[in-house]
Amino acid sequence: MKERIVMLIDLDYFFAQCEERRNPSIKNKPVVVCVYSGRTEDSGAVSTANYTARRYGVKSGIPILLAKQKLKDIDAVFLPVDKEFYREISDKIMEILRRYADYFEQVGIDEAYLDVTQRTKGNYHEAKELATIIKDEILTHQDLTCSIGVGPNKLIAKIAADFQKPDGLTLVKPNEVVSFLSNLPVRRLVGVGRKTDKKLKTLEIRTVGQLGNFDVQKLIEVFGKKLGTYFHNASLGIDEEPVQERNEPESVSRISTLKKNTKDLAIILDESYLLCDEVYSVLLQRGLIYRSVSIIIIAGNLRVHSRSKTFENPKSDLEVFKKTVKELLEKFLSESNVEARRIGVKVSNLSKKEELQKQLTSFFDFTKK
Ligand code: TTP
Ligand code: MG
Repeated sequence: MKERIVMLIDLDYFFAQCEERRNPSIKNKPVVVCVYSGRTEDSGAVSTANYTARRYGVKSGIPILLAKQKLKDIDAVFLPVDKEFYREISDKIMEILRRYADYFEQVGIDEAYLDVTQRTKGNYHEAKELATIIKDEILTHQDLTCSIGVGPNKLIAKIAADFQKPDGLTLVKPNEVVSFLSNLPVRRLVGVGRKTDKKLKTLEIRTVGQLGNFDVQKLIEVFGKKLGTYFHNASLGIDEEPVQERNEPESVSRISTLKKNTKDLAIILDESYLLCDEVYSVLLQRGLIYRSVSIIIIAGNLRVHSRSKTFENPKSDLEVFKKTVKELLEKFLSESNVEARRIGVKVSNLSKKEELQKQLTSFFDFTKK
């Protein structure tokens, strides 16, 4: 593959920054965005926090109660997540970013990869100018800051974006890759979680440089062929993953005709559950999770009725899918007098389950070629 220039743009403390934008008066205070579980007043976890709150040790994932302890006697702001609001802002920013890319790939609500090889003619000086223009445009038009990493591939761009935050811009040219990586802790590599980190420590591997110098055969013995090879290549900054638009389906659905027209919940449910199983197996195959569940009822007179439910956060299990279908059907049948002729189930608002899994799998597909 010829040399590329790839950028990763990651919006800074995204949910909390959206809240600051909505209400600038909280800007200088610690801002903590929370997912309240609703069990007791303060049960739940921190979704994210602004950098002022992070100075007190508040970060994504910790219990809200713990965050409150850390910010005891401090004038801090605790807010519930408002995903719809963040999604709206995210959509607008992604539209801006897309315009600056030869190839564009959104990877989460606040992150996107841009392949800018052609428009920068492979020149890092131009890439830096482009990154500055992008930062300015997001700030001017959407009032948000972001951090950008620029490098020869996605792996390096991602680590570079994390290197300096918030409002950072880090360029790593091809001849700087090895020295840039060498002193970083292995945790910085995508795919190295707490467990792997521990395992690597027992092998005396703490930095990416040490990982790169470690015998690849031994890595394979410990982690298996896939992961061992991936770690070895990653530690040398090798990554051939293309930046590519996600072509996830809008929705997955199945529909079937009942043996006879009926409004009997039990009969309709039996059939619906079979359809749920089929839809779910497609989701599993493609590694997708869903936020919306719908039922479709085609009446004897061929009129089409549908009902949906959308969750705030993506769901991955079959039980929730079936339970939602049941609730929707129960409600529909109790409220209407329709005899069903055909019945369908659908999931939509789909997203990828595991970013890493995909990266790893396609990486190994590539190495096999
Ligand atoms: P991140 O980009 O990981 O975090 P961030 O944008 O808050 O902070 P940073 O400046 O370090 O980029 O995640 C994007 C959003 O996703 C974040 O604003 C809130 C949400 N999120 C969670 O809800 N739970 C989590 O554990 C994480 C990591 C993020
Ligand atoms: Mg972010």
